[in-house]
Amino acid sequence: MEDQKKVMLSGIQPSGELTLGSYLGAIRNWAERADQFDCYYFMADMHTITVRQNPAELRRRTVSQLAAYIACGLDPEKNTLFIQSHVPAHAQLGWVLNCYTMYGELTRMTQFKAKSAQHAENINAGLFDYPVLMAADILIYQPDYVPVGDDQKQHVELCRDIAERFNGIYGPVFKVPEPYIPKVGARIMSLSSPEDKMSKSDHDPNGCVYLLEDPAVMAKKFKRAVTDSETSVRFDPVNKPGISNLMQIYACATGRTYDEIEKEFDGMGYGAFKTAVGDATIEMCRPIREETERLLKDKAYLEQVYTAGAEKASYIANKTLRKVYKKVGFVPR
Ligand code: ATP
Ligand code: LTN
Repeated sequence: MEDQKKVMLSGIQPSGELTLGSYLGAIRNWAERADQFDCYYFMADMHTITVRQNPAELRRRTVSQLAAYIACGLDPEKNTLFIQSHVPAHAQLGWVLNCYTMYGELTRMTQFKAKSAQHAENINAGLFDYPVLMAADILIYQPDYVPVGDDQKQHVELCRDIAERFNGIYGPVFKVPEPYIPKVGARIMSLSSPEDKMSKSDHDPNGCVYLLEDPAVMAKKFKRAVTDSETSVRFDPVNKPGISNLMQIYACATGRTYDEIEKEFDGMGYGAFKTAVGDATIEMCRPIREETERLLKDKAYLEQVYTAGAEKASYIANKTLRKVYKKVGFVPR
């Protein structure tokens, strides 16, 4: 029965084009689990303004991200797909949770440290407070699981701490969710500097593969991928980060194990391996790109999806918000 299904929730900031990392670390996992769970996926537009955005671009990317979600296999009939800023309860709960989150906890967040170094001229309060809004995004839907890549684990753990602290004072208001991190694909590294995570805000365009990118450009990036001075295709992330990263991508794209991949490319050079990884990735992304392009031609449909999504999400979110307001002592309206 619908009511007994476990709940899954996640979001991605439309702060740039979706990357192969966000697909393999997060979205693919969402789509694979869509039938087993009651799912909520959103475009985290409110999070993106912690860094300066071009408003027209942000609007375009938010809708394009929705089209990509659907193209990746998230059926809007089975999943609640919405835009974060359309559900004001996230920000409302965020304020309350601010008062149950410690300054010291937020200073320990590695993403805050990295982003404040990256944007030294604009270390705004929102950037610092980002994980609290993320905790509100999550807790307001009472999910069991939050499917994210490895880099977001610390934020989900903070969210659990905030939920436990709140529950400790007021009784069991929030479900305490688990991060849901894939075994392979949780941390895709940059193709040009394989010791760094592949990221859409990477300054080196060759390091990051975009999900909807032109296949010729994608192929070129894989051909240029940084490897090492050996010749054997072998999984060893410490000594061979570039090759191990390519193996991870190939494993995700083909479903093969590392052992199988080592055997397949035994005695062949890196050139053939890089081409094979590029080809497999291009084939994995092709249907997603084509479907996204098709969906983007139907703006009315996309608008209908995000409107219905916001309505359903608001209903659930407001229920939790009312409970929280009551617990902390606000007078009901
Ligand atoms: P930014 O560069 O703006 O920080 P990003 O490229 O790191 O963005 P996000 O939008 O922060 O990507 O991430 C979206 C989702 O994809 C999150 O769940 C995140 O954990 C996951 N993810 C992002 N990059 C990777 C990666 N390289 N490998 C695996 N998962 C990733
Ligand atoms: N912080 C995440 C995006 C995000 C999110 C969330 C993920 C915002 N709210 C709630 C899971 C659940 C990121 O940068 N990838």
